Amino acid sequence: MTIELHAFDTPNGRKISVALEEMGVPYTVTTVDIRNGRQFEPDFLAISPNGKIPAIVDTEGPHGKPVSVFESGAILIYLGEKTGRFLPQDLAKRIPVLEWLMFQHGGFGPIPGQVHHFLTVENENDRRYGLERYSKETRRLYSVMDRRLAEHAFFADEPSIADFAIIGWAWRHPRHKIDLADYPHVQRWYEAMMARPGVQRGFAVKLS
Ligand SMILES: N[C@@H](CCC(=O)N[C@@H](CS)C(=O)NCC(=O)O)C(=O)O
Repeated sequence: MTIELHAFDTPNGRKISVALEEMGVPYTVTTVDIRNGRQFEPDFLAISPNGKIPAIVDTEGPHGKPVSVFESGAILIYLGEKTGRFLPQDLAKRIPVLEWLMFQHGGFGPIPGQVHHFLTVENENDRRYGLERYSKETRRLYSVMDRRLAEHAFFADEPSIADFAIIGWAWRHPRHKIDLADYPHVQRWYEAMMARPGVQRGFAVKLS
């Protein structure tokens, strides 16, 4: 099995390189330079109709046929199902994995992403408004994670695709101006995740 990963060096791209490394899945990387509009070219839109990275192609998908998958959450679930790793079969164990995966997709990604955006806005009033709104919500999300991690080593009972999704964005905490010292349980989890050889390989692989 070889997966083609189409990605760039961003939080959503890194989630998948981390997951592939942790799962021990062989893969190739095709860089999609989102700075020059490569994501809007027809051949990429054919596998990622929303024009965003990441996407994967599995040449040996279900029933032995090639399949493409877009949206990083769908990709993580696909890879977890395919490898039988980091996504428990047991429904009770699967629930927290899906909860924290969706938490990342609905909030801890879109919201710090807005902080990244507003930091670049030139108009001072607009910048101040955006940063006030989205930095406050980003801090609240870190507090939610801190409470969870005060009672759990990982977001579910074992390391899972939810941790891979969240680490992609936590990796950018300096950019969204978060000091992890303010969230000690997140900091402990972050350091534990970053010490994992698979995670380190996932962040080291060239995506740009
Ligand atoms: N919900 C999507 C978000 C993907 C996304 O926002 N990707 C960004 C990079 S991190 C992108 O491709 N941006 C290019 C653009 O918006 O034109 C996912 O999780 O896959």
